[in-house]
Amino acid sequence: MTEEIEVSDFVMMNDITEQSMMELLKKRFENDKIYTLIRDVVVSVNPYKKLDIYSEKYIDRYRGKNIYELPPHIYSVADTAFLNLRDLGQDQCIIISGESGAGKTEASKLIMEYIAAVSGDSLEVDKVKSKLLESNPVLEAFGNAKTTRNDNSSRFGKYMDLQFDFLGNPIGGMITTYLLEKSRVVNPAKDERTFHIFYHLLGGADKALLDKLHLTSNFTDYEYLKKSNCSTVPGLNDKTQFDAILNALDCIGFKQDQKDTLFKCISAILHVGNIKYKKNENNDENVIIENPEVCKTIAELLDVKCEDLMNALTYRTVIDKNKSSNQKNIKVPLNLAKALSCQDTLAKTLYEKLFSWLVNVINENIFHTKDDGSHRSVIGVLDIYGFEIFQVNGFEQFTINYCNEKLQQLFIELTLKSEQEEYNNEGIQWENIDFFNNQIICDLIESKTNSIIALLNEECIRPGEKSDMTFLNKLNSSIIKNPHYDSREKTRNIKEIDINMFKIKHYAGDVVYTVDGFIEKNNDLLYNDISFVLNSSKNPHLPIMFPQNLENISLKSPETISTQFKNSMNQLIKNLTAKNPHYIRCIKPNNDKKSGVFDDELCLHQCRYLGLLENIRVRRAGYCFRKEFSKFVERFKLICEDTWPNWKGDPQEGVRRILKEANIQEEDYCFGKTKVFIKKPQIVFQLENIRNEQENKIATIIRANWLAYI
Ligand code: AOV
Ligand code: MG
Repeated sequence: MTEEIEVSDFVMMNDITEQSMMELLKKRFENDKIYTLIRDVVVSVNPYKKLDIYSEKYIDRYRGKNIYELPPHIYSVADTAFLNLRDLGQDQCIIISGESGAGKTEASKLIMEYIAAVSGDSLEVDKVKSKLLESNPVLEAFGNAKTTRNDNSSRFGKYMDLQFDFLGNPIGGMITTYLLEKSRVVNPAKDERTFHIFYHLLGGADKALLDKLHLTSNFTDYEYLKKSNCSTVPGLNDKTQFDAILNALDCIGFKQDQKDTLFKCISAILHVGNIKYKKNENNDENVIIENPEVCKTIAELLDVKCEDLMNALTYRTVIDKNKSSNQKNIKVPLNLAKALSCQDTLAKTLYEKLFSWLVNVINENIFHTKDDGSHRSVIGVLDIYGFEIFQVNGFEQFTINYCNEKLQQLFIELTLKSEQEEYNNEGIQWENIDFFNNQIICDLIESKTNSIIALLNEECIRPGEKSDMTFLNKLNSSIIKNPHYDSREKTRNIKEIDINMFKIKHYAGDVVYTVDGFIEKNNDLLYNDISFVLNSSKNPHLPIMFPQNLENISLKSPETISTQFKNSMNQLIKNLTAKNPHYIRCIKPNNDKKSGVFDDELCLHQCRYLGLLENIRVRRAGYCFRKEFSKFVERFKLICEDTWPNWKGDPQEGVRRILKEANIQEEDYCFGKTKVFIKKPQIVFQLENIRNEQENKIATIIRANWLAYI
């Protein structure tokens, strides 16, 4: 059957089937209604064109309105979160998910803009708001890049806390980032770009700045940029962007030397890519730098000694362990392969550390630390890199897709699993709705033992010869039976999986990963010599990026990248679970970044793996509101004479009297063991409205009495 496009909440559809869900979604999309609700979850389909629904007029319209009063909009989510925070003082979080290019980053910016527009507006607060908003273009310039899936793809995960005071005025913020895809700096794939900032700088800086940085505006002068054969992005003007970044940096509060450091490091990285090695005729095991003048430029930009830098790029210092009582350093020459890897590692690590430093400087400028008691609560906005499948998928895609599994798990936990468990625990009649629980895939990836991460770590610390292939062998011997794992060893003659690959059947689709680089990327070793050189820089910001930590030279192995990532993911989940969650589920309508095209199969696939139908079913059968009896009485006691000002009797009886007084029909609510459940959101508004009216009445009486008194 065909649904009317005016049905704006899937839960209200006449029949809840996959077909009617898809028909409704498509019809609405074709009429530029890109948002549809599942109760309070917003489903958003990327329109790939500018819609006139984000103007000031719209912001005003959604302000203070209930989510069901107006057509679905991302502003409603922002508004609900903001009002919950301001009026109830609860920490909120907004979790935006969907695959690469589905519209998460755009959604996160709309949310921030909306909150900025509706919250306080003193001069002081406005300054804070601008800083918070201006952090977006800066982070995007340094952390986003053009990929084949998205012209502005986030290559890092971002969680941002917006801090508010008692009155709901924004007073600061704090950004946490997750694993930047730094390999892109040295190895952007064909038709992709490395991070935007490189092109913004070359295409946007004036001659004086370029000269100071020893740069030309010609992209092909730089090996790292030349590789991917792609330097421009349709619709993106690098010059305009660069000007915007300069403005944003000023607005946030970057000092001149900090800005200089940013651009000098970016320039240094480009020059690092241009270093050329040649074999030493006299010694096979040693290389010579063919163009030392490039090193001179890099040394100047980074304010280090050129000789030290060249040494670090061609030699490695090892500690002679045999004479530990009297440790001796030995200089071992690097062969060509090692030197090339050292060169790329320098570029990648410098970029990674620069990015973290940049985030720190932003945080120093926006974080509200004043211990004046004004800080009250936060709204966290999560915008991560979406699930992705490329032609070649490596360690980076593995971590990105793992991150998406974790978020899907959180969604299941909060909206499908715990919801149904609660009905059962409360003794409410409930017919269980089945859903695919991706816990099994999370376990395959991250369990303490016998998971991909555990086995990768084991292989990384195992003494003896090891390689990406020995890691793959280990996977094959340990987890081959897992139904979500596949490899050539498991399914012979399978063409798509080569002998150096394995496949994970993710919740969002099958991805074949190439193991090349897994061991090295997981270990992420920076030759100590490089780290020493950068630490010795006269530029005071570099030693901050490269602290000389004793662990570096100790024999203890540092935490691997996958372990760090796993820990940060679990920390993130813990943090989100502690807040009141709001969900935005983004859908990508087609793979060609085209407006007006709704690829049925692609959309159905996403709706399926996002578990939308199950979500609709649970919400439809379930209750939109629940509260412990005593808390309910506390909130609504104003409504009924019996319960006002204090109800001393049985809390459940108090609830009954309040509902009776408010004329709520018995079929509209239901009592569990400890909580009252209300089915329709309209009933909750009705209660809130009566409560408000009562509150106003009482306030008027008090005022009148007071006036009479004085
Ligand atoms: P993503 O964040 O989900 O992908 P983006 O938010 O960057 O995706 O969206 C991709 C592109 O789609 C944007 O650059 C816009 O051109 C367009 N777009 C998205 N949302 C809207 C909207 N509401 N109105 C108009 N155009 C939109 V990734 O970061 O790759 O996972 O990792
Ligand atoms: Mg993004």
